[in-house]
Amino acid sequence: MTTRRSAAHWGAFTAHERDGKLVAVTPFEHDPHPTPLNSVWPEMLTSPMRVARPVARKGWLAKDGGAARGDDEYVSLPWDEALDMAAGEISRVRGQHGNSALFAGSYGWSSAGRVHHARTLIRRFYNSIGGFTDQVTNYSYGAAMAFMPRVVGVHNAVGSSLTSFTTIRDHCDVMLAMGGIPAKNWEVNSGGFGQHRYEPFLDGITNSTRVINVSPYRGDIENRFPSEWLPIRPNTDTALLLAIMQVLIADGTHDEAFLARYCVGADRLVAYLTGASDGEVKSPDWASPITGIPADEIAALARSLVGKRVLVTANWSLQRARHGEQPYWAIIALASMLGQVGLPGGGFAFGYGSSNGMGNPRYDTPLYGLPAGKNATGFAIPCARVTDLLLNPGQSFRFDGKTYTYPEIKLIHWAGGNPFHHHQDLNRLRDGFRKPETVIVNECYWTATARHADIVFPATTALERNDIGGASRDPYILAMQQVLPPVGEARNDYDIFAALAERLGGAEAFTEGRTTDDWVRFAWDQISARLTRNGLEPPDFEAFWEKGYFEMPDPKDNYVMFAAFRDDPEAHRLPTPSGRVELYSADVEAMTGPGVPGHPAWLDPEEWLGAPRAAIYPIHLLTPQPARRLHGQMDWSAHSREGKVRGRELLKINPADAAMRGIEDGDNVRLFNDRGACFAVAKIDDGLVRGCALLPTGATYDPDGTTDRNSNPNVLTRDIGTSELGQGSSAQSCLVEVEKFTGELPELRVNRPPVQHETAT
Ligand SMILES: Nc1nc2c(c(=O)[nH]1)N[C@H]1C(S)=C(S)[C@@H](COP(=O)(O)OP(=O)(O)OC[C@H]3O[C@@H](n4cnc5c(=O)[nH]c(N)nc54)[C@H](O)[C@@H]3O)O[C@H]1N2
Ligand SMILES: Nc1nc2c(c(=O)[nH]1)N[C@H]1C(S)=C(S)[C@@H](COP(=O)(O)OP(=O)(O)OC[C@H]3O[C@@H](n4cnc5c(=O)[nH]c(N)nc54)[C@H](O)[C@@H]3O)O[C@H]1N2
Ligand SMILES: [Mo]
Repeated sequence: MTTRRSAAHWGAFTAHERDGKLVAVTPFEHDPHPTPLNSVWPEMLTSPMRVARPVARKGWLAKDGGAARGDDEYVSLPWDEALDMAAGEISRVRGQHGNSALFAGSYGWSSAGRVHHARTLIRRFYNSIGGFTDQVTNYSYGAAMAFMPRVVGVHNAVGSSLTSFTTIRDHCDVMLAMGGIPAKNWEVNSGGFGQHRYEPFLDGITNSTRVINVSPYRGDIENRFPSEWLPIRPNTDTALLLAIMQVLIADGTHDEAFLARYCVGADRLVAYLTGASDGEVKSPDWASPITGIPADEIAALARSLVGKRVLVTANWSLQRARHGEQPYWAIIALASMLGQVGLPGGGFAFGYGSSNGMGNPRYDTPLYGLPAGKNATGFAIPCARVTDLLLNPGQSFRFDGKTYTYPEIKLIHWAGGNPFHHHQDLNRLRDGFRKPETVIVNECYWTATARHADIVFPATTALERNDIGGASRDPYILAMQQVLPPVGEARNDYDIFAALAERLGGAEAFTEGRTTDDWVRFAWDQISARLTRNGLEPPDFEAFWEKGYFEMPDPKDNYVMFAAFRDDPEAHRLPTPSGRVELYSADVEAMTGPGVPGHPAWLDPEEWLGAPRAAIYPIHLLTPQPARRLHGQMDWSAHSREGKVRGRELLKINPADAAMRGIEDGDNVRLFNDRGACFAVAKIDDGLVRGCALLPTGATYDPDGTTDRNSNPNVLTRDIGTSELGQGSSAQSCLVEVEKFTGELPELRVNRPPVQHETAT
């Protein structure tokens, strides 16, 4: 038995190999709470769902114009022929239509390990041959990325450096957690990491702090941790927060001195809260029918915050909704009205519920990935506007205060992402994917995206190559040691792109003369230099590789966001136009879209329980992250399948909503709206608010017309930007109807690879 160390986005592990087979995976010895997600590897490394060889789509070889994409058979090709074909297409499109007709933003999580990060490598490759149409921002918090810098000057208040756990434990009286702090999301962190820290985080906080889970779903904080549940209708948090502020203003218990010294625009917000600006008082009576929370509970909650150390938080899903900026802005405003910003364990923060390590001390663990290089086209779309780009060439769109025009895309190339997992309104995306002349995908598995490609290159997984993994909020830099030779004919993305670059004149720029193992050593040199600059004594590469990890010293920090600003707002002005927290922002007013005011406001989320559309589609469907996998990855594994019934995901639904529809626990159900339909199995759960149901993402899209034979909620979600400012994903604004399904569930086709022929004839 030989052991090697490796890591996934869900944690580090040791792989045990015998006679060329991966026989077991055991957790990293320093992980206090390892995840069962790593159990997938022995099964999935050599699964029949791996893409084994380079292939081309039959219809594409016969020049069908793309109509059968997603519904076709494949022909195996020798590597050189497949590379020649792909390079030929890239070269032809580049020559005929220019580099911006090449779309290769390739949004997606790829694998852990920074040297072989597929999404970086594909962008580096296209930059080496003259550029391409790229994607910017992310699906996780796209609305916040554009919006936070305008009102608090930085966007890392949503991603990286949050007020540390220790200061919450030691100082916070009340944590108002919008969307809770779900345990499942702490299973993962991009890049790989050594320690799952959910247990100590919640244990520590809930023992000393009143934690309120404000959410449509009670399970957003597990009931083994003492907390209160305040059920709320989805997408209505802004109304609740406004009403809390209105009570503070009416009672005169808001912190006027804080607002005057640290904020601008409080007067405009106050005029809105009191109704002076629009004739409507944002009182608890006003918010109650919107949120579904009794008015006296809202008033009591507001009064219970006064004089306390309060931390108002939200997870990322709140802003993945139409007008997703508003709940975040309202949280910033409430924390300011309570005078809490910059105090230990107080203020606001976003993302404690959203991935592992949030609230950890600031390790600032150095990592190194290859530079992506510079894009000569200079053009990128906000990532969630992908279908608009494909369907609407020549159309203009607004983003982050500017106007742009979509180019016409002739070739798509994806590596390390799964748009047929991640995008909203998949049937519309399918129309978009059928337009270009050629679609190329590098994949390890036969995902729905690979099945929509004309050329598929089989890519190695992290276990088939050497790499270095880690995450800045985790103390471990991880050696990722190749466990097995590449499975089938798989090649590293790096080698695929190097071969394409060779054919297209970008080889030198892409490789800089290095092999992947040269890059791994180079990466360690860069990491090691940074460690040395920080006063540490890193081992040489051999010693690091032999030991398998480097552990950062504990910084013992008690980081508090905006503490320096609170200390001295003149010396530490925020990088906003006013230098302060903007409760009114002329930029946001001008950039968000027509009719949107420049302060936090209740804006109709369009698809929610108070919408006219709810008369036809009365269930608000939430589509959170799945507990038993990362997104669509490893959906075929036993661990993922064990969470399903009859091969379908569970739809959590409130008992009254189920009873009205004659649905019993364990029944097959069909979810539908005017965009599509899919299947699930009902799981009756009294921890959901009335009118709200929950279906996790990640089941592999298996289209039959606009119906998904499987349980992918993205056939139902709406494909519209959060607003013109951030153009993020608004997946959480979605209305559906649910019915008991008495017919026979359709057979799933995506659980076996597509038909592959040896030759085209
Ligand atoms: N309805 C709804 N939709 C959502 C969300 C939601 O809340 N609701 N959340 C959104 C969010 S926040 C996100 S981040 C996205 C996630 O969307 P994605 O990041 O696109 O999802 P993944 O399934 O992680 O896709 C990564 C793909 O890369 C492949 N891969 C892994 N390693 C390699 C490699 O080394 N080389 C190559 N070539 N391929 C590799 C994997 O097999 C997998 O298919 O989903 C979004 N979609
Ligand atoms: N196991 C696992 N963990 C993951 C991932 C995964 O795929 N699997 N994906 C990772 C990624 S890429 C990301 S971006 C993060 C995402 O992290 P988040 O965005 O924080 O997580 P979600 O699971 O989408 O949503 C969490 C909860 O928010 C609640 N919620 C939804 N809408 C509303 C609302 O309008 N108001 C309120 N108050 N609550 C609401 C829902 O009840 C839901 O259960 O998770 C990461 N963690
Ligand atoms: Mo995400």
